[in-house]
Amino acid sequence: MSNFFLLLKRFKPVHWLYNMLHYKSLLHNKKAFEHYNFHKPLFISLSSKDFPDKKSQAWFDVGNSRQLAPNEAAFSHFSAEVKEQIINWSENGFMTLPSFFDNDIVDSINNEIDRITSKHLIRPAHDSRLAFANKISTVIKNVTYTPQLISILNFLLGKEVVPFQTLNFLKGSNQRAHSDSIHMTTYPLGYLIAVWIALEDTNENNGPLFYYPGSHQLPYLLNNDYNESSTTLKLGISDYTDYENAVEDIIQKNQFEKKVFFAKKGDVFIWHANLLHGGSNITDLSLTRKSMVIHYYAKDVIKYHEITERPSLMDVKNL
Ligand SMILES: O=C(O)CCC(=O)C(=O)O
Repeated sequence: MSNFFLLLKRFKPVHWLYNMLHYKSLLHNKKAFEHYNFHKPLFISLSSKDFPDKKSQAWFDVGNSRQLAPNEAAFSHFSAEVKEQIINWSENGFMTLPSFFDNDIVDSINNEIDRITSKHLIRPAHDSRLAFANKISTVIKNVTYTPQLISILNFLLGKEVVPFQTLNFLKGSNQRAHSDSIHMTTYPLGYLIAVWIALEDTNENNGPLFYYPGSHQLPYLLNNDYNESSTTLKLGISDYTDYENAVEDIIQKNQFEKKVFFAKKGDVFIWHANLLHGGSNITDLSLTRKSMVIHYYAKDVIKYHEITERPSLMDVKNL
């Protein structure tokens, strides 16, 4: 993107105009604005500065899944392996579901991505990342609504979830540690959840996913914590590298143990809104690392992007 466009994107009125042109895709926030007494137009910029508290209100953050989960009737429907991981959710902030998707489903996703890339239906970002394939592929959209997955996510958040986006990676992401809550943010906090699907095996050379167990319990790192210069009309001057450096400092101070998820095709990894994670360095650049992330929001909360202070644009039916 040219410097001119990057500069333009820092001016909030440009976002307002764009949002007004996509007004229908902001209606998902209408009820939540009313519910949380947030009296601003739907198209206007919003950030954590607009909200009274900076703590998650998700039930497994406020209380402990170990005590809360077994009291719920819905808990009895999960397998023993899933139950065990739900119980540990408050402590760990992640869950793994080995062999969750069978080869046929994974192959159908890979075929769709081959079709989308060969026809150039989505322009890859950062070379090898395709966003929002769920909007143009029924196969991929259907995967985001897999009933057994949705029932786990609904239970973990204590609210009904709705897919916001898919991200398909052809290669490892090489992304430094971050929390998704800086990118996709909710009010109240804690109502985003991510699902990572291995579309092929990962290993030490193709940039496997890494994460820091327990790091979701840290205070949420939000704009004001590293980027204080945002005004009514302009975004702050710090850039994403400043955010990543701040995260790295926090990891070092807290001495979190880094874990790597070596996945087999079809495995699933679910992470909490605030779990620090990223993609390991790719040591063999010839290797692919096909994977798909699905980010879900709880349906009835305010959904926005802290980093750019934009409300999320999404078409949600039946709100
Ligand atoms: O798949 C990866 O390497 C990281 C993905 C990620 O960090 C994300 O989608 O938030």
